[in-house]
Amino acid sequence: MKIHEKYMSRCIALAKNGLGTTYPNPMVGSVIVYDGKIIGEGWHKKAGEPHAEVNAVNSVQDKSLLKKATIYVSLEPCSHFGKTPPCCDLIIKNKIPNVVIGTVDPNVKVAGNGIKKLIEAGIHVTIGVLEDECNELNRRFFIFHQKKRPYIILKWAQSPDGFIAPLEKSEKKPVWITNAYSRQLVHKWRTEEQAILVGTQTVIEDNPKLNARDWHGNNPVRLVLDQNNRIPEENAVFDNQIKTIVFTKSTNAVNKENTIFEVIDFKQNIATQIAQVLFQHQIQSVIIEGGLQTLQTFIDANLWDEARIFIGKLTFGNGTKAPQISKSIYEKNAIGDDELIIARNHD
Ligand code: AOF
Ligand code: ZN
Repeated sequence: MKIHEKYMSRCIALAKNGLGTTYPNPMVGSVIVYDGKIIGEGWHKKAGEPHAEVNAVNSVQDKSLLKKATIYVSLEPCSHFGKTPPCCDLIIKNKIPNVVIGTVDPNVKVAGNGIKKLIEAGIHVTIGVLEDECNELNRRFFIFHQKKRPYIILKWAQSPDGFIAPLEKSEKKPVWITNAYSRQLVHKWRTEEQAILVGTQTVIEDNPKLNARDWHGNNPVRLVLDQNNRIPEENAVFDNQIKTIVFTKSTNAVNKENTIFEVIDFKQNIATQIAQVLFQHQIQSVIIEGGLQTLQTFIDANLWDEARIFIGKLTFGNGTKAPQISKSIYEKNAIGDDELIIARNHD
């Protein structure tokens, strides 16, 4: 492996420590190398806290070596005053002569200005090392800034014969298609995304908590559709434990703590409207866990980036048909005796 790639892959590995905790900021990792050795490392942990480069510089014991070192960063160092000061200024102040960057920051506040500032200061800048991997790392952040909408993940479970529910539900209880490993994996996924969305029917019938109780990490913001304010007040989504955003036709008179009502026009394309509202709320990613109608709405609007489909063991013979997508398979995996298929919707 080439030298630059070796250190950049370390940056990516460090960055991944921030998965689920950096929103609305990207995951960024940085290493500082002198004389063929890593002398400092850092990653961005949380919005408002120091950026990766700051943590990397702070971790270097002998700061005099910085003048002869190379700093690797998975994302272009920032040039703006946000919640923290510009990383470019830190690099310039410490006279680090070489900067190696994975990919350019799509945030309009930076977008090449960081690179420009470094070059103008006489620093040798290398751009695009493991660029694809760095873009993949922050695919949510890139979609958010480039398309002005969150990264959208569809998730459902289906029977091997293609149904998401049997014809008759017994005692109105949800029928579990997947095994315990898959269910835990779903909770892990919930900690990785900023929001989780389900439709009215799912909320009323299943009364789901929509939290990540089977994994450690942050709970996503709960998003529910409730056109006619039919969700009862005692429903779990109104337990005040986690922020909930309700998409409705008209604002509910009842004021609920930790709940925001967003009025949308249900006669228009609701997927587009939800995506717009979520952009305004700075929500960078959403996992849509059903039901069928909600998933179908986003599929019909071609407003999705990833579909994660579990195929369980139980055949139903008849029932509610699972959604159909015509995209190529990105990944196939076995989760215990369940099958997991991941498709990507690149256009
Ligand atoms: C970097 N290194 O580790 C990160 C960067 O509000 P602030 O100050 O935290 O700035 C957030 C923006 O800075 C974010 O939108 C992105 O453009 C960039 N993130 N930049 O040099 C980092 N996390
Ligand atoms: Zn920065």
